[in-house]
Amino acid sequence: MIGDKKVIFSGIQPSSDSITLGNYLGALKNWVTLQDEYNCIFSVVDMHAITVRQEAAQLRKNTISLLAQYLACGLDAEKNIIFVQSHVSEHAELSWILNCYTQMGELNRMTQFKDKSQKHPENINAGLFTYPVLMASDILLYQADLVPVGVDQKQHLELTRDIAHRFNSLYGDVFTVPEPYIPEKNAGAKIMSLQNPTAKMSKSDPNPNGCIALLDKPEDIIRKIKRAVTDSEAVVKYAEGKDGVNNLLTIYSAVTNTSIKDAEKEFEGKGYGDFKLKVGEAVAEHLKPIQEKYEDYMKNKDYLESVYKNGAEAARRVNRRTMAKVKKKVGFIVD
Ligand code: AQP
Repeated sequence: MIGDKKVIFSGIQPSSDSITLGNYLGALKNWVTLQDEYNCIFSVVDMHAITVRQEAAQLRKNTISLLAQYLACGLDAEKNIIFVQSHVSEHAELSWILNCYTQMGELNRMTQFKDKSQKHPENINAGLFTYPVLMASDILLYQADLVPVGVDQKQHLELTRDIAHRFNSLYGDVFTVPEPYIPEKNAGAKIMSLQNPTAKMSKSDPNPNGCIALLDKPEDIIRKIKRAVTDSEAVVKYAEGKDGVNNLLTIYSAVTNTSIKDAEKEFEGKGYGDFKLKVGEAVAEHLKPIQEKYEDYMKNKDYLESVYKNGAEAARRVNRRTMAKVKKKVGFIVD
């Protein structure tokens, strides 16, 4: 790690063959702006992904694909530590230890657990329940100062802070207590499903029309946005009760780098048909160069392998001291 730059940790699950526009606008796009100013550690968090049943061969493909998506979006493997979570076994080790410092009641309150249990009633496994402890381990293992998460992950970060405080109050200053990183302007906003704009856009949405994938073809992006649920008012403005329009305005402003106010002005007097077409085209245009770079990276599997191998080594180098300290504090014989 370089100098006294602050440390940032974040990750995305390879739970689909493409991340969504939500993952991109809420997370990845902002990470790219951080890589010069901070010591950034970005992981493809495959261990989180198996809290929901995955097909093994597909998970391997998705993991490589997500790594290529990270790079295509502009993450630089020279500037950041980029690795696959399951390659660095300390994540699982610390997670076990921190499980013993986390209360059932705390985990019971997590809304993501409630949501995902409802979505997968046939597989409410213990991993899904303790997912936030693994996330806490990911962050605390690297003494991260800041965690750039979308609004949807704030509750988990709060729990991470509580666990760190608890551990520190027992054993002294072992962990840096991380802060949420709040991006400027409306970056990091929560992107909602196009078909149900009160629910967040998710990779695992069973309705393909609700979600735009980073790797969707331009014609599919435009078609999905044309079909997005709006309202009957036919006025393009950001207002309470206009969830669908608000979502499209948020998307438009993020991909064109304009403010919501300017976007409202641009569409004054225009109908939803025109508005949606413009949003669709703007998204497709924004994603085009990313998709091209993605194809190039995917053709170079050797390079991708070198990125994740070097990344795992670098991650281990950084987490070694913390892991040894934790083991010593809890009473393990450190070899
Ligand atoms: N809709 C969203 N809007 C803004 N940010 C979002 N993020 C996810 N969805 C949105 C941000 O993406 C990062 C990584 O998410 P993840 O893949 O680790 O887990 P997730 O939040 O569970 O994402 P998905 O797409 O909903 O995945 P599935 O369907 O597999 O559960 C986080 O920083 C998150 O804030």
